[in-house]
Amino acid sequence: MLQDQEVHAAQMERTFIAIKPDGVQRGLISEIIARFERKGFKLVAIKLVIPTKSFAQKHYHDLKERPFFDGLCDFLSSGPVLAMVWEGEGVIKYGRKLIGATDPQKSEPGTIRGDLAVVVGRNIIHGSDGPETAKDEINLWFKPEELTSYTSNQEKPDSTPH
Ligand code: IDP
Ligand code: MG
Repeated sequence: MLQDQEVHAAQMERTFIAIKPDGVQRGLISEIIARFERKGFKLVAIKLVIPTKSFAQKHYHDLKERPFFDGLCDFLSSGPVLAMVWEGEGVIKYGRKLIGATDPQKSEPGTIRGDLAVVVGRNIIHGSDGPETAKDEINLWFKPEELTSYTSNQEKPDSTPH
């Protein structure tokens, strides 16, 4: 049987979410973070960075054969990106649901891209597409010591004297 701690570790699914330069510059940070918070996912890491072009190429290495690769990497490195790690049961798949389809013309209303974006080259947000990419992208963007691990105080008994 699994010990308590192992059970907890097994449930700690994490995904990499980034607000791209268009989302940051349009003032959509709070709107996007609110959707992940309200759903009940837990923020475990966050930072604002301007990636270099070679870093952007690493991030999007899977797409290097695509015709839009160069423009995409130029764009990602054109301004601040809000890099985040979110944690919670099913967060990888559900995070993609919150984000919506790659092409905002095909994203459902109610999703981030469906509500807030119009064209595929300016679709404001990135989210890992599976467990392997989530692990790789978290490791690419964050050092281990930048990732927090905590039990939220709602999950613990209130021990403050009152
Ligand atoms: P995803 O962001 O929904 O995972 P990917 O296929 O991984 O979509 O593509 C990464 C990013 O590349 C997209 O978010 C979008 O910004 C850009 N992109 C994808 N397809 C096209 C395209 O056909 N033209 C221009 N940009 C594209
Ligand atoms: Mg992708």
